[in-house]
Amino acid sequence: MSYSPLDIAATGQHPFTDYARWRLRVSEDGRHTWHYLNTDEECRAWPQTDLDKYWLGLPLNLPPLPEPEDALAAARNGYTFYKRLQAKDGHWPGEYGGPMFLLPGLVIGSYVTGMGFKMEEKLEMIRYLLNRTHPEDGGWGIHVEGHSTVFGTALNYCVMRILGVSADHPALVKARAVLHKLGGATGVPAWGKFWLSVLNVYDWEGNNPVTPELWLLPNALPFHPHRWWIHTRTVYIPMSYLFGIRYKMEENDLILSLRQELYPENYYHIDWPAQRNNVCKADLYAPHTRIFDFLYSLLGVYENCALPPARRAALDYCYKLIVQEDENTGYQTLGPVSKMMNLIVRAHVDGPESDAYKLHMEKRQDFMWVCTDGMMMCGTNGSQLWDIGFITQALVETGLAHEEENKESIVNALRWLDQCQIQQNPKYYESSFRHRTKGAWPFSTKTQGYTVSDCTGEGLKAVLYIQEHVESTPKLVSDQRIYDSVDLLLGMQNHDGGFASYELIRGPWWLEMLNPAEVFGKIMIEHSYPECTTSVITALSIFQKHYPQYRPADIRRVVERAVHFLHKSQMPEGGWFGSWGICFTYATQFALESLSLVGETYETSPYARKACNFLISKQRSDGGWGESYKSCELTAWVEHKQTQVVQTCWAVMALIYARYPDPEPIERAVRLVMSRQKPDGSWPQEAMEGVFNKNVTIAYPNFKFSFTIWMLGRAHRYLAELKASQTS
Ligand code: LAN
Repeated sequence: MSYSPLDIAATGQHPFTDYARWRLRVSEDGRHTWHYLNTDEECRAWPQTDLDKYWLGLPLNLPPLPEPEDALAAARNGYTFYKRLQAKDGHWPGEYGGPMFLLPGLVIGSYVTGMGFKMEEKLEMIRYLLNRTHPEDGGWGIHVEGHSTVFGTALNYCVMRILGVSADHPALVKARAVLHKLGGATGVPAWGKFWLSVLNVYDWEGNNPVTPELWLLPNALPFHPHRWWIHTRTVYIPMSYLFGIRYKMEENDLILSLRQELYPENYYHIDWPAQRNNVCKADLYAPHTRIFDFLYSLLGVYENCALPPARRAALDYCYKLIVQEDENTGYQTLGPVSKMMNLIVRAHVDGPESDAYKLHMEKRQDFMWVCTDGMMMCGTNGSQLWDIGFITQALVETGLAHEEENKESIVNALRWLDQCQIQQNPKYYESSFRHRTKGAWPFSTKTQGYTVSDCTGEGLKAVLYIQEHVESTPKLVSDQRIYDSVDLLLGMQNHDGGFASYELIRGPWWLEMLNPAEVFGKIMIEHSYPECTTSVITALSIFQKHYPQYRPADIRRVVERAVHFLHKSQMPEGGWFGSWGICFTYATQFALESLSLVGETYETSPYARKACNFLISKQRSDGGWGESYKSCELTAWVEHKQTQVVQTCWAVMALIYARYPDPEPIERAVRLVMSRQKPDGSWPQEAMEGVFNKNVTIAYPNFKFSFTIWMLGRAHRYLAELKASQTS
């Protein structure tokens, strides 16, 4: 059964909320918050825009555009539509859903700290979870497209109950059956054990130790937590604090009842220490290594004799790091998981009257997004910079940026990019082990404020494209600020020549053998990624064209080493493995863009040729490409059931970068992408586009505009060039 606002409107009933009353507010630096208007008067004063309607799934009722005669006209129609979704401040908001373990953090964290939700938010969260149950069995997975797991089902079950859904509701009866069939909540993976313990429906004794004292070890040790991947350590800090004090909510009727509902066996008879390494098979992605289990047993012994002064010092240190993180990020923190854990720590230590409590409460809103199916918790506070980076480059490269009717839109985009660049290092910089931020662009907003290598690369490219190529745009980002960003990028190359996500690789490779999360792969240290590497070196090369005098030798050296990294990381079949998008299609597009920089194309380079042949071998009879997220899990190409428009665009972009000589596959792909375009210029949403930690998909719904427009415009020009060269 699907619960859609349209059905509700059609039947005249409003068991959930009236979607005509939701509005997206875009404030400050691209901050997104959804608001529900209770009166008709408020609605008249703040009318719903196309932007609101689009993301809510309400009809825009647009007239059909002229049928496109060629690929460029299709791109133009695409942008005629997409321009309507540009916010007044110049960026393109969007939903950022996919993971199914984030709403539990929001709801459990709020519940245990006494932070409420508005009724309409509660209703829409319930509707979201009802819509996201697995179509076959009624459980929840780790992400929206995944199979049911204990992690997804146990946690979201608790969410539904906290939000007020009765245990007898048919959806919960079904979910409980799935959970019990999977063995019950005892086999929930580590992060699930943590949330359930905080809620007081799992005994802390059933958790492997999350020892805060690790933070007191000398920084020089190769396994010190400051060397871990930034998301892992930022989650670990509040997690170790809450573990260290065995934080748990006071018992109440709901908690007593959940203890019965979540387990097929008697809660009070469970052998908790025996559950520490009990992880349901359906959940397990990255099993512990033997050495790790051994270390855990040592830490377990330590837990029994931990010295109170050491524990106190460790907790104080973690608390200090938490405060610094909160203040560095405007109480948003790096991501949604640490956000809710920091919030609990601050509520516990600082109390409900404190500013920290209030600011944390308010900033929960930045992650809460109303989509067609209800209200979700997003993967970050948005993907603002990432989305604006691609569409602006697409507009410049296709020539659409030069068309008179798009001028205002592109100048607004530049204004947004200008305000988004981070111009200082964080307030707490060395003391909170941060990488420098001066000159960087973040993934979402300036307030969140974290350097990401490829976001800086794409942000820099977008600025250069607009400032250097679009006539009569103001030069908002000064040379000095551009140099800051180049300096930052030049300092982010790893020893292997590649670029990682937020920082340099800080820890040794073997730290991956100590991954505690069980459901995520490759999360202990940074790694070099072909995608990040490409964004950085393309940005540097484009910069060099416009500023040939600035550090040319450094740039040349960095690009050479990066190309070498790309050569080395090509898979034997010819593609590159993608870690942040699905999967080989995504990364191969980036890698071929890099190779094209140094003149490596189909005709001139065995790497590029092999990659093109690989992609061509995956083209389907309908002209498109379709790769499943399973490729990321299995590190091997897995076909998707349906052809995917966005992946088709990536594959064609890759072929164009490599100057693939045969026009036929490109023409067929263009036809496929055009055939999927709706008369109003938009494309329907298809499968998830993104992924992280190998095992979780995440949506980039704006890609279906940026990459289609980009590919169609470029293909139009490339095909014309090919024809011209064949006839001459
Ligand atoms: C993201 C989103 C963007 C992504 C790219 C810029 C695409 C990438 O090239 C570099 C890594 C980065 C910044 C990235 C890292 C991990 C994130 C933040 C996410 C996939 C979005 C959500 C995810 C985060 C870890 C989710 C919370 C879950 C935890 C395991 C802490």
